[in-house]
Amino acid sequence: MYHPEIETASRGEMEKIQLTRLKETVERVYNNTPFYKEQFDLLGITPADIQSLADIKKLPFTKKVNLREHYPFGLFAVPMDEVVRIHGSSGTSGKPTIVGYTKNDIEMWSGLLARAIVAAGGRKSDIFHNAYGYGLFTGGIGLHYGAETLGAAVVPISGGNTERQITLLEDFKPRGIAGTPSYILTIAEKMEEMGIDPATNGIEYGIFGAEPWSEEIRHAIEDKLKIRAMDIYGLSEVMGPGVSIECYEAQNGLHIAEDHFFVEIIDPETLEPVAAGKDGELVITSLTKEALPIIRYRTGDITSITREKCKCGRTTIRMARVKGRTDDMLIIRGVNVFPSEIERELLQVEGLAPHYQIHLLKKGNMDEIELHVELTPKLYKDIGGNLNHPQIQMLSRKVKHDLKNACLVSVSLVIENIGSIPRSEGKAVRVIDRRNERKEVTQ
Ligand code: DLL
Repeated sequence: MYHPEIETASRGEMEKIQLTRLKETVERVYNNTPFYKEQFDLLGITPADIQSLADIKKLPFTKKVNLREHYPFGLFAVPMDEVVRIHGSSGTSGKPTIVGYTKNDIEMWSGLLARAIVAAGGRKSDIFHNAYGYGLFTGGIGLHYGAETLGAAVVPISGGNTERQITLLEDFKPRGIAGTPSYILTIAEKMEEMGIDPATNGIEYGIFGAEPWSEEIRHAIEDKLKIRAMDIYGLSEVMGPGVSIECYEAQNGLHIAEDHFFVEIIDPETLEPVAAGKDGELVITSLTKEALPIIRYRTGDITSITREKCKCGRTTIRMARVKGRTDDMLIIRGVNVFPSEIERELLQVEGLAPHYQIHLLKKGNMDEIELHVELTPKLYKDIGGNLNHPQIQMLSRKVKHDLKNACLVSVSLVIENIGSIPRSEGKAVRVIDRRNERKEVTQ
């Protein structure tokens, strides 16, 4: 472990650290961020009202829209003189959400990512291939600083230029790799196309996140590359990658860096806490950040937490793999379904490649799902390229049946030519909303 005294602290020790830091954070925002001072005044509270961790419930929530309304720097709690880095997240529409870091913030974040890389199986002596995008996005530079702080030799390749990535993987033989799960699959597929078996690359562990991914994608990556794949979670508003990570030993839930983040799980409708083990929206309060401390940030991410002990010996609470975002949930004819649930079913069907897109269409007044999938090259060869082959009819029936059974949705299936579903170089685009497309009028 990188910070063993923290990672194995008793509950009492951890809560003591959290309370001290929570009080400091509340003081900091009250005195330095006019937005929070206003919010506290509206609720009739002052920092003196926070005397226990349970008192966090008295504090206001923060949402993405608050960052947007104060674009770009309005929620910063320090003068620009103390800010040494700016990042942002692109979001789906409008201007990016901007976040800032002081020198101490960068040190804290880098230390946390060094901790995360070690938890995922990394060592100081590693060569670390970093295929997260470098830029405003927190993935590339975040992991870079973490690996460097650990003392590993980072290859700052960023996302894209897949053939060059493969040359470097072959020549440098890194022990660790990081990137979005969808991009790692793109690399593996390209290797296969080039006649290279991805399993011969010698990589031992991978750190994948920044987008929802299912156990089935994990299996696909682990099978193809013969590595162990760990899930890493984070978001720029709160820091970036490293809020939580799975350990190499158990790969079962992501250990939260509780000494820097206090987490709650709430019901997104009632805003009341939900019990351990139950799904709800993750809410995070930063405990140590200086430039952009954030109070009860509603992440929109759906997960659950467990306090059960992990076999790796860490005592920090763990969160389940993120199921999706509240705003990504599809409502099809009254049925709620997350794209990740569709993915889970799809990828269990033998003969389908781990590349898919969910198209949302409107037929009359009704929403419909059209699933665009690709066959594995093996199945394509077996059926001699004949998409009317009985095996394809069976596969199609199976997909429809499994999705109806597991997710209660009816879908139609479009089998695309191999390679025609766009391959991701960063975060994959899984859902294409075509419901507002204008119908072509044929005369
Ligand atoms: O994606 C930070 C990051 C970089 C995390 C590299 C992990 C690795 P944003 O661009 O601000 O930051 O996007 C944050 O991505 O609220 C989740 O919805 C989603 N997300 C991040 N990690 C995971 C994950 C980075 N492991 C948003 N599983 C978050 C599912 C994830 N979703």
